[in-house]
Amino acid sequence: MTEEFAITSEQRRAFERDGYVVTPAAFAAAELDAVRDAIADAWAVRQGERTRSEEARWDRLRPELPRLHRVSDAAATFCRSPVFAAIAGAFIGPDADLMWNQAHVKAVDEEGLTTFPWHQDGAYAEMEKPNTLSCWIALTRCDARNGAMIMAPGSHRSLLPHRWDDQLKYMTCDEPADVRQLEMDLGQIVVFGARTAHASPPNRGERPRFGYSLSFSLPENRLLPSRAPFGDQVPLLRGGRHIDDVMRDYALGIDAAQASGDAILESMRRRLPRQSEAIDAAFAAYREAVQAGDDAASGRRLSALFAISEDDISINGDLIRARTDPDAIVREYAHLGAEVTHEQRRQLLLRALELEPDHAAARSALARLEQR
Ligand SMILES: O=C(O)CCC(=O)C(=O)O
Repeated sequence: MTEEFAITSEQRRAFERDGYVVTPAAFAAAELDAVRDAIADAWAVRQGERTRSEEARWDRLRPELPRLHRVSDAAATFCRSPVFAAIAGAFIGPDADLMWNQAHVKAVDEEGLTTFPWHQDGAYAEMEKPNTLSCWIALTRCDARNGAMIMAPGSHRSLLPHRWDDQLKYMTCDEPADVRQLEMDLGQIVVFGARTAHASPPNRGERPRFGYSLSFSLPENRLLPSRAPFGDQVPLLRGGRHIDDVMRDYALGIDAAQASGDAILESMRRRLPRQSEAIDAAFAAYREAVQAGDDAASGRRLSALFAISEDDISINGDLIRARTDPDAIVREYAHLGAEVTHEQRRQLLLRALELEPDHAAARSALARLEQR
């Protein structure tokens, strides 16, 4: 791990000017191998899960594999890397959380379906506290041929209108006038803001292209307009200190970490009311490992504590909680295929109502569904 990784003032200026910056390679080969293996495993599991032809096609070609910190200690450890703490500290501030992590794999593709059309991540989810950013890490070398990211410098100053691209199954905006194709070596990171437009061409290379995207924000970030808590809210920095240090001091009963540690556990209990016992048990196991001075077990148990979350349902290849636009949910609901169960339909509408409790179309669709 590159302990000395730091953001320079020049990189900060580039980020402010262009809305993105590409860092030098930031990780040891073993870290990258471990996380790429975790993604390959998750991809294999996904391909075994869904056999319906339309979903299976996307799972094979361009799977999006979210929330890997819940299934892989290697991914969870990677998400808490000091590299991301340095990035979040420079661009967000002394307190920051991991909101979301998702692998983007592109299989070798003749048809052009592994294209990501132009979009801004902020068009999917508008946040109450706007200083969110994404770190996209190249887990294979990326260039124009195998689907490297293309960025639009300066596009981060406003949110562009988006529409649904039904062929690529993605929200998209018009291509900005000034765009730059990136070339990234293994372990380089492109750090970009929620409004920075980006895209990527299909993978015309010889082997799959692996990228891993991590989003960070201020703690307790919420969606607009509902103000529903968003994302996994895995702590990364508190008071400018890396979370592993804060939690270790908290587990050892050191006064300076008491307030931060209490607040983190309280926030988890509030957000995950059905998981209180699991949170207490996972923290007790973590404290035991810290007190025993077992660093390896402490790291794994901290990952396990922060992996606790409510279960989620996936429909049409995406988790219910990843959906953030009630109008889009209602449109999607109107076109669900026969394989989607009654309970999945109900959960989809409940998600729309969680986001916007008075959403008239979602309310009436739910009333009709419940009469069936
Ligand atoms: O992996 C890619 O090529 C695109 C990923 C992307 O659009 C994102 O991380 O927001």
